[in-house]
Amino acid sequence: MTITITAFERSPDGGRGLARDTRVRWALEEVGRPYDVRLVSFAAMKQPEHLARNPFGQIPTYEEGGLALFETGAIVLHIAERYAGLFPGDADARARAIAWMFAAVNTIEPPILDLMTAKLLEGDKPWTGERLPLVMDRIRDRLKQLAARLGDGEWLDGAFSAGDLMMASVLLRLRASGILDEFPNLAAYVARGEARPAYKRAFAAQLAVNTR
Ligand code: GTB
Repeated sequence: MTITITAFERSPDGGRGLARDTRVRWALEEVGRPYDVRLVSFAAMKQPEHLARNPFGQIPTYEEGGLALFETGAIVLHIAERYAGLFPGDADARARAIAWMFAAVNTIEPPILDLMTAKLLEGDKPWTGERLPLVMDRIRDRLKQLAARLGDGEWLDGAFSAGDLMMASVLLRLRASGILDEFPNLAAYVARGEARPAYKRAFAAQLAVNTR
């Protein structure tokens, strides 16, 4: 069955791989599934045709036969469940991988999104100078905990899984802030993710769109 995802016609990041279609591309590359991409403009994302795919008018979305999905976490979970390569065979290990996926989007990503909001959307507000250090410290608190759990492990729970794919994708967004470098084991963990051939193919594919 053909898989079609949506992505920005032109990502505001110019192809740095920070838009969330990169996570879905990475998952599809890990499981070896080809996919088509429907590129959408910001205007098209708010039109009924795209709102039927994602009620919030966002990318990425995922279509496969009669199935239409939105929310990156749900999409990556679906890919990992349907195709081999992203979940361990053992049921308990699989449950733990799912826990790491939720931790990525529900525990680690929110303060990171706060930082993006504080810098990009509210950077000109009078309170920004006071708010930024607070937001950055909240990220540090979480990264301290995550770094302690990862220790000198290669991945979060045994072999690479969809949990690592989501966690590394979330952490990648911190690179420009410099905070990631304060946690050398997390920086190395993200670098291991980026070194995976599947990630490299996903990154190259989104870059090609944004440098046309
Ligand atoms: N919870 C949803 C999910 O996980 O799928 C969130 C989806 C989402 O935020 N999509 C963003 C979007 O469509 C693109 S990824 N935004 C357009 C809109 O809401 O109108 C977020 C993103 C955008 C840009 C950059 N960047 O330029 O660096 C990074 C990340």
